[in-house]
Amino acid sequence: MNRRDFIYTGIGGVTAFTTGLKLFSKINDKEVTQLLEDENKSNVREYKINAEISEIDIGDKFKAWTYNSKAPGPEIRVKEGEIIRVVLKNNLPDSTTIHWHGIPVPNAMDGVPGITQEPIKPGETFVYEFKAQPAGSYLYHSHVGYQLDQGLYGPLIVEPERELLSYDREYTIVLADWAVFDGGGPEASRAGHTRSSMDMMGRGMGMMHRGGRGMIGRFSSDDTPLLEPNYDAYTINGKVNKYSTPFMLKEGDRVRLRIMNPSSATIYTLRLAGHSMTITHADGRPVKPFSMDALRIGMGERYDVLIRADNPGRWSLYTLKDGTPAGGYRLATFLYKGIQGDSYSDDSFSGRFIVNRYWDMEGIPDDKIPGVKGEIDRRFNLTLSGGMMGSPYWTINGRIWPETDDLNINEGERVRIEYFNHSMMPHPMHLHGHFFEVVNNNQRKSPPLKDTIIIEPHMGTGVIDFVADNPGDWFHHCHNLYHLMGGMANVLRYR
Ligand SMILES: [Cu+2]
Repeated sequence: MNRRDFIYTGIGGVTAFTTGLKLFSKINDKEVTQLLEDENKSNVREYKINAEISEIDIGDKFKAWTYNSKAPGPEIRVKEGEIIRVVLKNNLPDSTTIHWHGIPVPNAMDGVPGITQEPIKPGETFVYEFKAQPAGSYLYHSHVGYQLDQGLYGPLIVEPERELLSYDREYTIVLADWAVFDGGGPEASRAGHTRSSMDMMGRGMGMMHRGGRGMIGRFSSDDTPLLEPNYDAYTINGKVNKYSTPFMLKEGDRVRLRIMNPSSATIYTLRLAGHSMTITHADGRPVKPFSMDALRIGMGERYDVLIRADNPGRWSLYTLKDGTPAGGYRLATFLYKGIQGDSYSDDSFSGRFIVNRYWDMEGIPDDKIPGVKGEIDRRFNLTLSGGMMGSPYWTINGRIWPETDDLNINEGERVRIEYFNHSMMPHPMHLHGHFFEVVNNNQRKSPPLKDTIIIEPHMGTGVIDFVADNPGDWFHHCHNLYHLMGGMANVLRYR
Protein backbone atom coordinates (compact mmCIF):
# COMPACT_ATOMS: atom_id res chain seq x y z
CA MET A 1 0.00 0.00 0.00
CA ASN A 2 1.31 3.48 -0.58
CA ARG A 3 1.73 5.80 2.34
CA ARG A 4 -1.17 8.04 1.43
CA ASP A 5 -3.62 5.18 1.31
CA PHE A 6 -2.23 3.92 4.56
CA ILE A 7 -2.78 7.25 6.25
CA TYR A 8 -6.28 7.72 4.90
CA THR A 9 -7.40 4.29 5.88
CA GLY A 10 -5.53 4.74 9.12
CA ILE A 11 -7.56 7.81 9.96
CA GLY A 12 -10.74 5.98 9.10
CA GLY A 13 -9.77 3.19 11.39
CA VAL A 14 -8.98 5.50 14.26
CA THR A 15 -12.20 7.45 13.85
CA ALA A 16 -14.10 4.36 14.78
CA PHE A 17 -12.26 4.22 18.09
CA THR A 18 -12.07 7.91 18.90
CA THR A 19 -15.19 9.76 19.87
CA GLY A 20 -15.43 13.36 18.78
CA LEU A 21 -12.73 13.17 16.10
CA LYS A 22 -14.00 14.73 12.92
CA LEU A 23 -12.79 12.87 9.84
CA PHE A 24 -12.92 15.96 7.67
CA SER A 25 -11.40 18.43 10.07
CA LYS A 26 -7.96 19.73 9.20
CA ILE A 27 -5.26 17.42 10.49
CA ASN A 28 -1.62 18.35 10.25
CA ASP A 29 1.25 15.98 9.57
CA LYS A 30 2.19 15.69 13.21
CA GLU A 31 -1.33 14.71 14.15
CA VAL A 32 -1.42 12.19 11.33
CA THR A 33 1.77 10.65 12.69
CA GLN A 34 0.21 10.52 16.12
CA LEU A 35 -2.92 8.94 14.73
CA LEU A 36 -0.86 6.31 12.97
CA GLU A 37 0.94 5.52 16.19
CA ASP A 38 -2.34 5.28 18.07
CA GLU A 39 -3.73 3.07 15.40
CA ASN A 40 -0.67 0.89 15.51
CA LYS A 41 -1.27 0.29 19.18
CA SER A 42 -4.92 -0.65 18.86
CA ASN A 43 -5.01 -2.30 15.48
CA VAL A 44 -1.87 -4.43 15.25
CA ARG A 45 -2.02 -8.18 15.57
CA GLU A 46 1.46 -9.41 16.34
CA TYR A 47 2.59 -13.00 15.82
CA LYS A 48 5.93 -14.40 16.87
CA ILE A 49 7.03 -17.13 14.51
CA ASN A 50 10.19 -19.17 14.93
CA ALA A 51 11.40 -21.09 11.91
CA GLU A 52 13.12 -24.17 13.28
CA ILE A 53 13.84 -27.82 12.62
CA SER A 54 11.59 -29.91 14.78
CA GLU A 55 10.34 -33.47 14.99
CA ILE A 56 6.75 -33.74 13.83
CA ASP A 57 4.33 -36.65 13.95
CA ILE A 58 1.98 -36.96 11.01
CA GLY A 59 1.40 -40.63 11.93
CA ASP A 60 5.09 -41.23 11.36
CA LYS A 61 7.80 -39.18 13.05
CA PHE A 62 10.58 -37.37 11.26
CA LYS A 63 12.41 -34.06 11.36
CA ALA A 64 10.71 -31.33 9.37
CA TRP A 65 11.35 -27.62 8.90
CA THR A 66 8.60 -25.89 10.86
CA TYR A 67 7.05 -22.68 12.08
CA ASN A 68 6.75 -22.87 15.88
CA SER A 69 7.49 -26.63 15.76
CA LYS A 70 4.35 -27.34 13.75
CA ALA A 71 3.48 -28.15 10.15
CA PRO A 72 1.30 -26.48 9.10
CA GLY A 73 2.44 -23.47 11.11
CA PRO A 74 0.07 -21.55 13.41
CA GLU A 75 -3.12 -20.23 11.88
CA ILE A 76 -2.94 -16.48 11.48
CA ARG A 77 -6.48 -15.15 11.74
CA VAL A 78 -7.25 -11.43 11.77
CA LYS A 79 -10.00 -9.02 10.87
CA GLU A 80 -9.93 -7.12 7.61
CA GLY A 81 -8.17 -3.80 8.08
CA GLU A 82 -6.02 -4.92 11.00
CA ILE A 83 -2.26 -4.73 10.70
CA ILE A 84 -0.52 -8.09 10.63
CA ARG A 85 2.92 -7.95 12.20
CA VAL A 86 4.97 -11.13 12.11
CA VAL A 87 8.24 -11.21 13.98
CA LEU A 88 10.10 -14.02 12.24
CA LYS A 89 13.12 -15.51 13.99
CA ASN A 90 15.24 -17.74 11.80
CA ASN A 91 16.54 -20.69 13.82
CA LEU A 92 17.11 -22.77 10.69
CA PRO A 93 20.55 -23.74 9.38
CA ASP A 94 19.72 -21.88 6.14
CA SER A 95 18.41 -18.45 5.10
CA THR A 96 14.67 -18.03 4.81
CA THR A 97 11.79 -15.63 4.01
CA ILE A 98 7.98 -15.70 4.28
CA HIS A 99 5.71 -15.00 1.33
CA TRP A 100 2.08 -13.98 2.05
CA HIS A 101 0.48 -15.96 -0.69
CA GLY A 102 -2.49 -14.21 -2.31
CA ILE A 103 -2.45 -10.96 -0.31
CA PRO A 104 -1.44 -7.92 -2.38
CA VAL A 105 1.08 -6.69 0.19
CA PRO A 106 3.49 -3.79 -0.44
CA ASN A 107 6.35 -5.10 -2.57
CA ALA A 108 8.97 -4.94 0.18
CA MET A 109 6.85 -7.30 2.33
CA ASP A 110 6.40 -9.96 -0.38
CA GLY A 111 9.14 -12.26 0.89
CA VAL A 112 10.90 -13.27 -2.30
CA PRO A 113 14.67 -13.56 -1.74
CA GLY A 114 16.79 -11.62 -4.18
CA ILE A 115 13.77 -9.84 -5.62
CA THR A 116 11.97 -8.08 -2.75
CA GLN A 117 14.31 -8.64 0.18
CA GLU A 118 17.62 -10.04 1.32
CA PRO A 119 17.25 -13.58 2.61
CA ILE A 120 16.99 -13.67 6.41
CA LYS A 121 20.16 -15.40 7.61
CA PRO A 122 20.34 -18.03 10.34
CA GLY A 123 20.01 -16.33 13.72
CA GLU A 124 18.47 -13.16 12.27
CA THR A 125 15.03 -11.71 12.90
CA PHE A 126 12.87 -9.94 10.35
CA VAL A 127 9.59 -8.10 10.91
CA TYR A 128 6.86 -8.34 8.30
CA GLU A 129 4.06 -5.81 8.59
CA PHE A 130 1.17 -5.13 6.27
CA LYS A 131 -2.51 -4.41 6.26
CA ALA A 132 -4.82 -7.43 6.19
CA GLN A 133 -7.00 -6.81 3.18
CA PRO A 134 -9.06 -7.91 1.41
CA ALA A 135 -10.84 -10.55 3.49
CA GLY A 136 -10.22 -14.11 2.35
CA SER A 137 -8.42 -17.42 2.77
CA TYR A 138 -4.68 -17.22 2.17
CA LEU A 139 -1.43 -19.03 2.86
CA TYR A 140 1.99 -18.09 4.08
CA HIS A 141 5.09 -20.04 3.21
CA SER A 142 8.83 -19.90 2.76
CA HIS A 143 10.02 -18.78 -0.65
CA VAL A 144 13.57 -20.10 -0.28
CA GLY A 145 14.81 -23.26 -1.96
CA TYR A 146 12.87 -26.41 -1.16
CA GLN A 147 11.73 -25.21 2.28
CA LEU A 148 8.05 -25.33 1.33
CA ASP A 149 8.38 -29.09 0.87
CA GLN A 150 10.15 -29.40 4.22
CA GLY A 151 7.13 -28.04 6.11
CA LEU A 152 7.34 -24.24 6.08
CA TYR A 153 3.77 -23.17 5.37
CA GLY A 154 0.62 -22.20 7.24
CA PRO A 155 -2.92 -20.85 6.81
CA LEU A 156 -3.73 -17.13 6.92
CA ILE A 157 -7.34 -16.04 7.25
CA VAL A 158 -8.62 -12.50 6.99
CA GLU A 159 -12.18 -12.31 8.28
CA PRO A 160 -14.46 -9.65 6.79
CA GLU A 161 -15.71 -6.83 8.98
CA ARG A 162 -19.20 -8.11 8.32
CA GLU A 163 -19.63 -11.76 7.35
CA LEU A 164 -22.14 -12.12 4.53
CA LEU A 165 -22.22 -15.91 4.46
CA SER A 166 -24.36 -17.68 6.97
CA TYR A 167 -23.00 -20.91 8.42
CA ASP A 168 -22.91 -22.73 11.75
CA ARG A 169 -19.25 -23.74 11.96
CA GLU A 170 -16.11 -23.67 9.90
CA TYR A 171 -12.97 -25.76 9.50
CA THR A 172 -9.63 -24.90 7.96
CA ILE A 173 -8.32 -27.75 5.81
CA VAL A 174 -4.64 -27.55 4.86
CA LEU A 175 -3.51 -30.22 2.40
CA ALA A 176 0.08 -31.42 2.26
CA ASP A 177 2.17 -34.04 0.49
CA TRP A 178 5.02 -35.62 2.46
CA ALA A 179 8.09 -37.62 1.75
CA VAL A 180 8.71 -38.98 5.23
CA PHE A 181 12.43 -38.28 5.38
CA ASP A 182 14.31 -36.17 7.90
CA GLY A 183 14.47 -32.88 6.04
CA GLY A 184 11.37 -33.66 3.99
CA GLY A 185 10.91 -33.82 0.25
CA PRO A 186 14.28 -32.53 -0.94
CA GLU A 187 16.12 -35.09 1.19
CA ALA A 188 13.95 -37.84 -0.30
CA SER A 189 14.76 -36.57 -3.75
CA ARG A 190 18.48 -36.42 -3.00
CA ALA A 191 18.26 -40.01 -1.78
CA GLY A 192 16.82 -41.02 -5.15
CA HIS A 193 13.31 -41.52 -3.77
CA THR A 194 11.76 -39.76 -6.76
CA ARG A 195 8.72 -40.29 -8.88
CA SER A 196 8.31 -40.20 -12.60
CA SER A 197 6.67 -37.18 -14.12
CA MET A 198 4.23 -39.64 -15.65
CA ASP A 199 3.11 -40.83 -12.24
CA MET A 200 1.30 -37.83 -10.86
CA MET A 201 -1.81 -37.62 -8.77
CA GLY A 202 -4.84 -38.33 -10.91
CA ARG A 203 -3.01 -41.19 -12.51
CA GLY A 204 -2.49 -42.89 -9.23
CA MET A 205 -0.10 -42.58 -6.40
CA GLY A 206 1.56 -45.89 -7.05
CA MET A 207 5.14 -46.31 -6.02
CA MET A 208 7.47 -45.79 -8.88
CA HIS A 209 10.99 -45.62 -7.61
CA ARG A 210 13.55 -44.30 -9.91
CA GLY A 211 17.05 -43.58 -8.85
CA GLY A 212 19.04 -40.41 -9.20
CA ARG A 213 18.22 -36.96 -10.38
CA GLY A 214 16.98 -37.79 -13.83
CA MET A 215 17.29 -40.51 -16.35
CA ILE A 216 19.93 -38.74 -18.29
CA GLY A 217 23.46 -38.49 -17.05
CA ARG A 218 23.98 -34.87 -17.99
CA PHE A 219 21.24 -33.88 -15.56
CA SER A 220 22.88 -35.49 -12.60
CA SER A 221 25.48 -33.02 -11.34
CA ASP A 222 25.16 -31.50 -7.87
CA ASP A 223 23.83 -28.11 -8.86
CA THR A 224 20.98 -29.39 -11.01
CA PRO A 225 17.43 -28.99 -9.71
CA LEU A 226 15.91 -31.88 -7.81
CA LEU A 227 13.20 -34.13 -9.20
CA GLU A 228 9.90 -34.43 -7.37
CA PRO A 229 10.11 -36.90 -4.52
CA ASN A 230 7.83 -39.88 -4.40
CA TYR A 231 5.42 -38.85 -1.66
CA ASP A 232 4.70 -41.36 1.09
CA ALA A 233 1.81 -39.61 2.79
CA TYR A 234 -0.87 -37.01 2.31
CA THR A 235 -2.05 -35.06 5.33
CA ILE A 236 -4.75 -32.65 6.35
CA ASN A 237 -3.71 -30.23 9.09
CA GLY A 238 -0.57 -32.26 9.66
CA LYS A 239 -2.04 -35.73 10.19
CA VAL A 240 -2.71 -38.69 7.93
CA ASN A 241 -6.31 -39.84 8.24
CA LYS A 242 -5.59 -42.81 10.49
CA TYR A 243 -4.06 -40.61 13.19
CA SER A 244 -6.36 -37.63 12.78
CA THR A 245 -9.38 -36.44 14.74
CA PRO A 246 -12.56 -36.54 12.65
CA PHE A 247 -14.18 -33.28 11.60
CA MET A 248 -17.45 -33.30 13.54
CA LEU A 249 -20.75 -32.49 11.87
CA LYS A 250 -24.17 -31.97 13.39
CA GLU A 251 -27.18 -32.81 11.30
CA GLY A 252 -28.78 -29.66 9.93
CA ASP A 253 -25.63 -27.54 10.14
CA ARG A 254 -24.18 -25.53 7.31
CA VAL A 255 -20.43 -25.92 7.47
CA ARG A 256 -17.79 -23.79 5.82
CA LEU A 257 -14.56 -25.43 4.78
CA ARG A 258 -11.55 -23.31 3.91
CA ILE A 259 -9.61 -25.73 1.76
CA MET A 260 -6.03 -24.71 1.06
CA ASN A 261 -3.33 -26.48 -0.92
CA PRO A 262 0.24 -25.56 -0.01
CA SER A 263 1.43 -28.99 -1.21
CA SER A 264 4.64 -28.80 -3.16
CA ALA A 265 3.68 -30.99 -6.10
CA THR A 266 0.18 -32.43 -5.73
CA ILE A 267 -3.09 -31.43 -7.36
CA TYR A 268 -6.06 -33.05 -5.61
CA THR A 269 -9.54 -33.90 -6.79
CA LEU A 270 -11.38 -34.06 -3.47
CA ARG A 271 -14.66 -35.78 -2.89
CA LEU A 272 -16.56 -35.63 0.40
CA ALA A 273 -18.50 -38.88 0.26
CA GLY A 274 -22.25 -38.49 0.63
CA HIS A 275 -22.19 -34.73 0.05
CA SER A 276 -21.94 -32.12 -2.61
CA MET A 277 -19.96 -28.94 -2.00
CA THR A 278 -20.87 -25.39 -2.91
CA ILE A 279 -17.95 -23.16 -3.82
CA THR A 280 -18.34 -19.65 -2.40
CA HIS A 281 -14.78 -18.33 -2.77
CA ALA A 282 -11.91 -19.07 -5.11
CA ASP A 283 -8.46 -17.94 -3.90
CA GLY A 284 -10.22 -15.85 -1.25
CA ARG A 285 -12.38 -13.91 -3.69
CA PRO A 286 -16.15 -14.44 -3.63
CA VAL A 287 -17.80 -16.22 -6.55
CA LYS A 288 -21.44 -16.83 -7.33
CA PRO A 289 -22.10 -20.00 -5.32
CA PHE A 290 -22.14 -23.14 -7.38
CA SER A 291 -22.35 -26.74 -6.43
CA MET A 292 -20.17 -29.66 -7.48
CA ASP A 293 -19.42 -33.25 -6.52
CA ALA A 294 -15.63 -33.02 -6.32
CA LEU A 295 -13.15 -30.20 -5.94
CA ARG A 296 -10.03 -29.95 -8.07
CA ILE A 297 -7.46 -27.81 -6.28
CA GLY A 298 -3.93 -27.09 -7.45
CA MET A 299 -0.83 -26.09 -5.51
CA GLY A 300 -1.28 -22.56 -4.15
CA GLU A 301 -5.06 -22.53 -4.70
CA ARG A 302 -7.69 -22.05 -1.99
CA TYR A 303 -11.41 -22.75 -2.18
CA ASP A 304 -14.02 -21.94 0.44
CA VAL A 305 -16.96 -24.30 0.19
CA LEU A 306 -20.19 -24.78 2.09
CA ILE A 307 -21.57 -28.21 2.84
CA ARG A 308 -24.99 -29.00 4.17
CA ALA A 309 -24.85 -31.66 6.86
CA ASP A 310 -27.92 -33.57 5.80
CA ASN A 311 -26.67 -37.14 5.50
CA PRO A 312 -25.64 -38.63 8.87
CA GLY A 313 -22.78 -41.10 8.78
CA ARG A 314 -19.03 -41.55 8.92
CA TRP A 315 -17.75 -40.13 5.67
CA SER A 316 -14.41 -40.03 3.89
CA LEU A 317 -12.86 -37.01 2.35
CA TYR A 318 -10.91 -38.77 -0.38
CA THR A 319 -9.17 -38.19 -3.67
CA LEU A 320 -10.63 -39.34 -6.93
CA LYS A 321 -8.45 -41.28 -9.30
CA ASP A 322 -9.09 -40.84 -13.01
CA GLY A 323 -12.32 -39.09 -12.05
CA THR A 324 -13.76 -42.15 -10.32
CA PRO A 325 -13.86 -43.17 -6.65
CA ALA A 326 -11.99 -46.42 -7.31
CA GLY A 327 -8.52 -46.48 -5.89
CA GLY A 328 -8.84 -43.15 -4.13
CA TYR A 329 -6.86 -42.11 -1.07
CA ARG A 330 -8.67 -41.28 2.18
CA LEU A 331 -7.43 -37.95 3.51
CA ALA A 332 -9.80 -37.24 6.40
CA THR A 333 -12.99 -38.31 8.16
CA PHE A 334 -16.19 -36.35 8.63
CA LEU A 335 -18.27 -37.77 11.45
CA TYR A 336 -21.81 -36.84 12.43
CA LYS A 337 -22.53 -36.53 16.12
CA GLY A 338 -24.19 -39.65 17.49
CA ILE A 339 -22.85 -42.03 14.84
CA GLN A 340 -21.39 -45.21 16.37
CA GLY A 341 -18.93 -47.74 15.00
CA ASP A 342 -15.82 -47.55 12.86
CA SER A 343 -17.14 -48.42 9.44
CA TYR A 344 -17.39 -45.76 6.79
CA SER A 345 -20.64 -44.94 5.04
CA ASP A 346 -20.84 -45.87 1.38
CA ASP A 347 -20.53 -43.12 -1.19
CA SER A 348 -23.39 -44.44 -3.25
CA PHE A 349 -22.91 -41.91 -6.00
CA SER A 350 -23.71 -43.01 -9.47
CA GLY A 351 -23.14 -41.13 -12.66
CA ARG A 352 -20.48 -38.65 -13.49
CA PHE A 353 -18.90 -36.41 -10.87
CA ILE A 354 -19.18 -32.73 -11.57
CA VAL A 355 -15.77 -31.17 -10.91
CA ASN A 356 -15.20 -27.41 -10.71
CA ARG A 357 -13.85 -25.72 -13.80
CA TYR A 358 -12.77 -22.12 -14.04
CA TRP A 359 -15.26 -21.34 -16.76
CA ASP A 360 -18.13 -22.42 -14.51
CA MET A 361 -17.22 -19.73 -12.02
CA GLU A 362 -18.54 -16.20 -12.01
CA GLY A 363 -16.97 -13.51 -9.86
CA ILE A 364 -18.90 -11.12 -7.66
CA PRO A 365 -18.08 -7.47 -8.43
CA ASP A 366 -16.06 -5.80 -5.70
CA ASP A 367 -15.73 -2.04 -5.26
CA LYS A 368 -12.24 -2.45 -3.83
CA ILE A 369 -10.94 -4.50 -6.76
CA PRO A 370 -12.26 -2.86 -9.91
CA GLY A 371 -12.36 -5.10 -12.95
CA VAL A 372 -10.29 -4.78 -16.08
CA LYS A 373 -12.38 -2.42 -18.16
CA GLY A 374 -11.59 -1.34 -21.70
CA GLU A 375 -8.81 -2.27 -24.07
CA ILE A 376 -5.83 -4.32 -23.00
CA ASP A 377 -2.67 -2.18 -23.04
CA ARG A 378 -0.06 -4.91 -22.88
CA ARG A 379 -0.02 -8.60 -23.80
CA PHE A 380 2.36 -11.43 -23.05
CA ASN A 381 2.32 -14.88 -24.60
CA LEU A 382 4.01 -17.41 -22.36
CA THR A 383 4.80 -20.92 -23.52
CA LEU A 384 5.36 -23.34 -20.65
CA SER A 385 7.55 -26.29 -21.41
CA GLY A 386 10.26 -28.61 -20.11
CA GLY A 387 10.55 -31.82 -18.16
CA MET A 388 11.21 -33.78 -21.31
CA MET A 389 12.93 -37.16 -20.97
CA GLY A 390 13.15 -36.85 -17.20
CA SER A 391 14.82 -33.43 -17.31
CA PRO A 392 14.48 -31.41 -14.10
CA TYR A 393 14.42 -28.15 -16.10
CA TRP A 394 11.20 -26.24 -16.79
CA THR A 395 10.95 -23.23 -19.07
CA ILE A 396 8.96 -20.11 -19.94
CA ASN A 397 9.36 -19.20 -23.61
CA GLY A 398 12.28 -21.61 -23.78
CA ARG A 399 14.26 -20.03 -20.97
CA ILE A 400 15.12 -21.10 -17.46
CA TRP A 401 14.95 -18.69 -14.51
CA PRO A 402 16.88 -16.38 -13.99
CA GLU A 403 17.43 -16.22 -17.77
CA THR A 404 13.68 -15.81 -18.42
CA ASP A 405 12.47 -12.50 -19.89
CA ASP A 406 10.96 -9.94 -17.51
CA LEU A 407 7.33 -8.95 -18.00
CA ASN A 408 7.83 -5.18 -18.23
CA ILE A 409 4.78 -3.03 -17.58
CA ASN A 410 3.79 0.48 -16.53
CA GLU A 411 1.56 1.36 -13.60
CA GLY A 412 -2.09 1.65 -14.59
CA GLU A 413 -1.85 -0.61 -17.62
CA ARG A 414 -4.36 -3.35 -18.31
CA VAL A 415 -2.27 -6.45 -18.77
CA ARG A 416 -3.12 -9.78 -20.37
CA ILE A 417 -1.10 -12.98 -20.10
CA GLU A 418 -1.87 -15.90 -22.39
CA TYR A 419 -0.43 -19.26 -21.43
CA PHE A 420 0.31 -22.22 -23.65
CA ASN A 421 1.33 -25.46 -21.99
CA HIS A 422 3.50 -27.54 -24.30
CA SER A 423 4.55 -29.92 -21.54
CA MET A 424 3.02 -33.07 -20.18
CA MET A 425 2.46 -31.71 -16.67
CA PRO A 426 -0.12 -29.25 -15.31
CA HIS A 427 1.32 -25.93 -14.11
CA PRO A 428 -0.48 -23.92 -11.40
CA MET A 429 0.81 -20.47 -12.32
CA HIS A 430 0.87 -17.94 -9.47
CA LEU A 431 1.22 -14.16 -9.77
CA HIS A 432 2.39 -12.24 -6.71
CA GLY A 433 0.90 -8.93 -5.62
CA HIS A 434 -2.24 -8.95 -7.79
CA PHE A 435 -5.57 -10.61 -8.31
CA PHE A 436 -6.29 -11.44 -11.93
CA GLU A 437 -9.42 -12.20 -13.87
CA VAL A 438 -9.63 -15.65 -15.37
CA VAL A 439 -10.72 -14.93 -18.92
CA ASN A 440 -11.94 -18.27 -20.14
CA ASN A 441 -15.19 -17.05 -21.48
CA ASN A 442 -15.54 -13.54 -22.86
CA GLN A 443 -19.29 -13.75 -22.64
CA ARG A 444 -19.20 -13.91 -18.89
CA LYS A 445 -20.05 -10.61 -17.28
CA SER A 446 -17.89 -11.06 -14.19
CA PRO A 447 -14.90 -13.35 -14.57
CA PRO A 448 -13.67 -14.87 -11.30
CA LEU A 449 -10.70 -13.26 -9.58
CA LYS A 450 -7.82 -15.54 -8.63
CA ASP A 451 -4.09 -15.46 -7.99
CA THR A 452 -3.27 -19.00 -9.14
CA ILE A 453 -4.50 -20.77 -12.27
CA ILE A 454 -3.84 -24.33 -13.37
CA ILE A 455 -2.70 -24.50 -16.99
CA GLU A 456 -3.53 -28.03 -18.09
CA PRO A 457 -0.97 -30.23 -19.88
CA HIS A 458 -0.84 -31.28 -23.53
CA MET A 459 -1.46 -27.92 -25.20
CA GLY A 460 -3.65 -26.55 -22.41
CA THR A 461 -4.23 -22.79 -22.47
CA GLY A 462 -5.35 -20.04 -20.11
CA VAL A 463 -5.81 -16.28 -20.25
CA ILE A 464 -5.59 -13.83 -17.35
CA ASP A 465 -6.17 -10.07 -17.19
CA PHE A 466 -5.25 -7.65 -14.44
CA VAL A 467 -4.73 -3.97 -13.74
CA ALA A 468 -1.17 -2.97 -12.86
CA ASP A 469 -2.05 -1.30 -9.57
CA ASN A 470 0.69 -2.43 -7.16
CA PRO A 471 4.14 -1.17 -8.20
CA GLY A 472 7.21 -3.28 -7.60
CA ASP A 473 8.99 -6.38 -8.84
CA TRP A 474 6.65 -9.34 -8.55
CA PHE A 475 7.53 -12.98 -8.90
CA HIS A 476 5.39 -15.03 -11.29
CA HIS A 477 5.95 -18.77 -11.34
CA CYS A 478 4.69 -22.30 -11.38
CA HIS A 479 3.58 -23.38 -7.89
CA ASN A 480 4.87 -26.88 -8.37
CA LEU A 481 7.92 -26.28 -6.20
CA TYR A 482 10.07 -28.58 -8.31
CA HIS A 483 9.08 -26.77 -11.50
CA LEU A 484 9.80 -23.42 -9.84
CA MET A 485 13.23 -24.65 -8.74
CA GLY A 486 13.69 -26.11 -12.22
CA GLY A 487 13.32 -22.67 -13.78
CA MET A 488 9.64 -21.98 -14.46
CA ALA A 489 9.60 -18.41 -13.15
CA ASN A 490 9.93 -14.80 -14.26
CA VAL A 491 9.38 -11.30 -12.88
CA LEU A 492 6.58 -8.83 -13.52
CA ARG A 493 8.48 -5.56 -13.40
CA TYR A 494 6.98 -2.07 -13.16
CA ARG A 495 9.14 0.35 -15.11
CU1 LIG B 1 4.72 -26.45 -13.28
